Amino acid sequence: MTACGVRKPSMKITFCCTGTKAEPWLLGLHSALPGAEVAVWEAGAAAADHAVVWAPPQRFFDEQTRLKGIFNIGAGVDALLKLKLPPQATVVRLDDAGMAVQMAEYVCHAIIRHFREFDAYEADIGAGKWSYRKPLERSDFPVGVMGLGVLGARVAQSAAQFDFPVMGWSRSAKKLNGVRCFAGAEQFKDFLSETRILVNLLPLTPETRDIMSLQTLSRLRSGGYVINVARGAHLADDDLLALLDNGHLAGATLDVFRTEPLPSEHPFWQHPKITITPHTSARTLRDQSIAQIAGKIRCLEAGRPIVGIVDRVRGY
Ligand code: NDP
Ligand code: OXD
Repeated sequence: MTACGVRKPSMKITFCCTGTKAEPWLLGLHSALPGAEVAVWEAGAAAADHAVVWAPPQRFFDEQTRLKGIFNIGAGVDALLKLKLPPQATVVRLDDAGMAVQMAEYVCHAIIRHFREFDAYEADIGAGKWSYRKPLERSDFPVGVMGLGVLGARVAQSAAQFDFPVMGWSRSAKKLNGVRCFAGAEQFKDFLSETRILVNLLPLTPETRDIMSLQTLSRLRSGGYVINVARGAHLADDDLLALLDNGHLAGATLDVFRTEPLPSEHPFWQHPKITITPHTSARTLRDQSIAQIAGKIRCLEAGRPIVGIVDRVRGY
């Protein structure tokens, strides 16, 4: 009610997340924002105040022109920014919401599996062989993390906890405990040439598309290893295969692909030096995401600042 007794129209939230079961999200958003009307978007629906989205169709934004906030239920907004969005809307990405710890465990697992040669031990054990390998030097396996944002910073610091030499590269200069930080295009070559295990946690933007190519991956130290957990279009697939096949790279762990699901005929499926997972390194956790989004909707409505706003020009 307003002071003069007129019923205040309730806030409307529309939900349009392709491939996501809507019911639990609607219930969660409803209980986090009592009084708000929360509904799955249907063509022709009334204008909403805020949208919770993942891979919505262009038609959604063509109709929902009065949105104040667009909340992406992922950290990456590359697909969203390809659409024509209402200019006044604030675009907000998930800011950790439980993804950073998952990313750290996934990447550290991949690094350690490679460094401790667990695949080779597994093969030996499978062949009934009780064998030892000479311990490798951690200092020979410097880890370089591209992207030192919410996820990359956590991953870099987690790898440093295992005493690997860790470097990070970002657009703007950073200071992170235990991580040697490089920044900008001018320091990229130095960053690459000191790196042996390359981890990609960049957003996909016109500047970063195809960033892992023959030219850049050739700069890695010999016996390099690639861990791509950001987007498939960061990596030139054929260049990776060529460098694995000529022995410059020792292997790769890939969670993301140019086409997902990865087509059954793609050579990555069968390659002996490549481990693939189905875009699962850091999953969106519903309860934490709902709490974060609801909190931010309350802030936007109250005119308070929030973190995680996407800069549409920068592309992340
Ligand atoms: P952030 O926006 O927090 O961080 C992005 C980082 O990349 C920043 O450090 C930024 O630099 C840096 N960066 C951007 N452009 C450049 C450039 N041109 N040169 C050098 N550095 C650059 O993103 P998050 O950490 O939250 O997420 C990263 C990506 O991870 C997402 O965009 C998404 O694609 C992917 N992802 C994948 C998931 C999966 O399951 N596989 C799950 C979640 C996310 P600066 O700090 O200077 O701005
Ligand atoms: C994300 C993702 O961007 O799941 O959050 O890839």
